Amino acid sequence: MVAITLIGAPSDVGAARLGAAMGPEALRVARLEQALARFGSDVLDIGNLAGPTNPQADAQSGLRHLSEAIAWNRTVHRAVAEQLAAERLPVLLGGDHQLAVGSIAAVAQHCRANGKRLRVLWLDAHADCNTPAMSPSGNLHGMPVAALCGLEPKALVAGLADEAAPILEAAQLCQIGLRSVDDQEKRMLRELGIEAYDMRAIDELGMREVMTRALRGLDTGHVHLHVSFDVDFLDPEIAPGTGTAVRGGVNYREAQLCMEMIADTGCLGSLDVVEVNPALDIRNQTAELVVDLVESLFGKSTLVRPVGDAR
Ligand code: B3U
Ligand code: MN
Ligand code: MN
Repeated sequence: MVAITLIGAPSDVGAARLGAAMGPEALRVARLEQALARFGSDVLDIGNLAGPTNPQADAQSGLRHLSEAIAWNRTVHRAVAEQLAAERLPVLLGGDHQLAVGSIAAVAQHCRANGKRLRVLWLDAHADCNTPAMSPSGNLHGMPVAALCGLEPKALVAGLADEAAPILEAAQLCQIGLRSVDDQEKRMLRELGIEAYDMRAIDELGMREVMTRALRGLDTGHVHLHVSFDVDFLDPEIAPGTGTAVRGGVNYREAQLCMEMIADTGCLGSLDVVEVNPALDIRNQTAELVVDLVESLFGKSTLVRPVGDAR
């Protein structure tokens, strides 16, 4: 059993709409800590980090709220690094998805220092791979993958990593659930060579095969698996509480299987839960669903199955 730390990061400075800053509270109301207590040797909620509020400014040079996002990411980076150093599994409660820059920068450093191989699963309707020059909105939650892979906005990663090398190699990243990707982003994904499974792949192959492919190679050596879970991965019919919902997403059964197959690897080392927006939700159902899925991610199963049972 691992020790788990919940870290609230109430930021919506990178999002199109206000409200994701209330995500950590919505997840607490849905009793995330209590649900995880069954799977962690101890679960500690360190409360919310402090950071700037949303100034609701216009984009400047293709970016909205860059200085606020930098401040959030530095704070998140420090908090996640501290928990990893204490051998605890950090669960970042966002907040919007640009926070994954700080979180993954800390995880990547930790892996390098400890001789672990890092693999990142990006569960999302979007590729989040825009640069400021390409972005249709200037919103930073559409750019964390670009920043992590060494592209603009480079200011977002300044001071978080060795500036000569990108935080993430494209080969370490796998995206699942895509269904809203801007034209230039499509080209960028192809250029970077990011492994990506869109909803068509899930339709055609089924979630089981997609996850089998996405999780390939995790059984060899010391792998740290980081899951960056944008709740708009899920279909808006079951998860309406998010800022950029896109129809045709992952359904309940597919989402459960995805989480269970990740749990079976035994490699989960850190997690972001981002873009829960209770202002857009109905009776906190999105946060409640996320808690249900996170339980599966940490090993809740209906039956006791033999280890290695792939069914
Ligand atoms: N690709 C669009 C929309 C978007 C990306 N991520 C989210 N929305 N959540 C953009 O604005 O970059
Ligand atoms: Mn996202
Ligand atoms: Mn998204």
